Amino acid sequence: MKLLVLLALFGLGLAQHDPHIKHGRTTIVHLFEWRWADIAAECERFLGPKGFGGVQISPPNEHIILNSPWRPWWQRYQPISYNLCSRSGSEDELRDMITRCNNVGVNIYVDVVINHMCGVTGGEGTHSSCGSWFNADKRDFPSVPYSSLDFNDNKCRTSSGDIENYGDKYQVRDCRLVGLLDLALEKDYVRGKVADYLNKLIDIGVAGFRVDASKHMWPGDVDVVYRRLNNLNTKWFPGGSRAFIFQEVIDLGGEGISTGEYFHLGRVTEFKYSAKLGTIFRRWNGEKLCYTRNWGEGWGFMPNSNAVVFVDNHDNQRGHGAGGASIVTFWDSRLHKMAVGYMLAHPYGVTRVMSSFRWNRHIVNGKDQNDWVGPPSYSDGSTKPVPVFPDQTCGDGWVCEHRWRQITNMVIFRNVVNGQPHTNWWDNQSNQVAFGRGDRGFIVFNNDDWDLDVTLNTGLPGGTYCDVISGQKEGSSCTGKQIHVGSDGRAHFKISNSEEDPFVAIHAESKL
Ligand code: AAO
Repeated sequence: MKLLVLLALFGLGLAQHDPHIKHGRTTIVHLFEWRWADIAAECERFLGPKGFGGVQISPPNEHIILNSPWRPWWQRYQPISYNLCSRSGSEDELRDMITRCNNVGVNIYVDVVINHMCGVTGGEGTHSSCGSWFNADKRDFPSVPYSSLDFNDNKCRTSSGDIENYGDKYQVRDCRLVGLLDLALEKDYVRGKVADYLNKLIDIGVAGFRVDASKHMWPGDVDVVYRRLNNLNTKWFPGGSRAFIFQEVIDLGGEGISTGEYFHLGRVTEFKYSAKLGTIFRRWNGEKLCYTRNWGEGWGFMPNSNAVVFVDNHDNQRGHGAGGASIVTFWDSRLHKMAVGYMLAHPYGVTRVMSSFRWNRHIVNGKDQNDWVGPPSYSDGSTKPVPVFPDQTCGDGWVCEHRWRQITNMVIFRNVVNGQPHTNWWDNQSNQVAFGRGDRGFIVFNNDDWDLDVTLNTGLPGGTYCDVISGQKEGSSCTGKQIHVGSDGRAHFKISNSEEDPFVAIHAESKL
């Protein structure tokens, strides 16, 4: 009996590690701050057809509206209630988007902010995205409702009431993260309100959650919440499917809390991956691409079955969170394409691609003064739609990295090689490396300051393949470089260090 219970518990835990991605797809894109109407259209016109597995959406619940600074992106990380109206749109628009994305096989993962409500300085009034009244001083959020009884003010042991020392796990979990009113998740009432919110989203049809600030919640508390979650909606998911849970825990080592405390609950963000990959592609600290031969667990990253990986996220692309200046973002587009290409070619982790908006960077002494700037907006603060041009690019400040040919094609590459082992490694003991994925795909990088000119064993069947970085296969022709693989699997590669994109990728479906 004991064994059965253990097995059931273990099974429940593992189930929350599965993103339930459909049709052999593999990758999630974070459409940061996009409106629901635009995400719905993007699922139908681009993400479904191009083989994206899912979208991480910005927090859909009611949030504070701030004027100083003016409508920062981070106002959405300050909940006022669990009503579903936000800067991205209304509840009806959210429901419509979830339905339309599910109908084309693209899952929706919701960024849920359940550790806290708004900041302690949030004031009193109806400056919230659905217009609900609240009073931060009095801890009064009648639209949930939460009252002063539902916060950790008495549990926190720092004089400021804020987290002062990340080495102390009690502070990190019982005190306020940057002044954000910390919910008492040990209370059954609070757990119930949070579970109701997540269940409402599950019933509408989402596939899972990115759980914000998981490090700041006790694993035992969130475990209770996760156990109360409904199974996914059987209109789109097999009966008995559990929500995919991936938890935001920043652990670069050396603090009181480690990612391992959350492994049994779901997947976890691997921030070391993002920080290291940036350092490698920038060739900082003596790092070289050839050292990534044992990339993944060999680098001290968490077990593959737990990891969600990314090159940059919405925080560290602008100096928030962790990783610092090494992070490679769209601002360094050439390096970014290579780093994302590397991530998508490599078997480790569940991969998430970032899709950003532009802002006017203004860096003074290493800090971006405009790190707060919100999405492209009209003068009334409402978010602008994402215009898409015939050449597939986006306008009005939306970057749409996921639409860059090199990145889209590597998302497809990852689907084509899914399940294949990491094979046929080659390196020049510097920054030129190549590896394959069984007999389904092969990729070659040149991040050195000289040309790459080498014949390699690709593991692919003989034939002519179209490079999906410099171009792509269109019908029976190729708009990019052609690579000839001999009957022995060997092919000659030449990549100048001055090319626009100094890497080449070929796969089973790019064979001409
Ligand atoms: C805003 C204002 C604040 C104001 C507050 C309340 O900026 O001045 O006090 O409102 O009025 C986002 C923004 C915040 C914003 C907040 C609410 O980033 O600026 O505050 O919305 O509007 C920690 C957490 C992590 C969190 C990250 C930003 O652990 O969970 O900070 N990320 C999520 C979201 C994020 C959001 C929130 C959480 C809140 O993704 O968008 O905040 O909902 C160390 C720790 C990390 C810690 C960082 C930063 O990291 O390990 O756990 O992250 O510090 O405090 C090296 C170290 C590395 C270290 C890093 C930075 O890299 O190796 O460990 O340095 O020191």
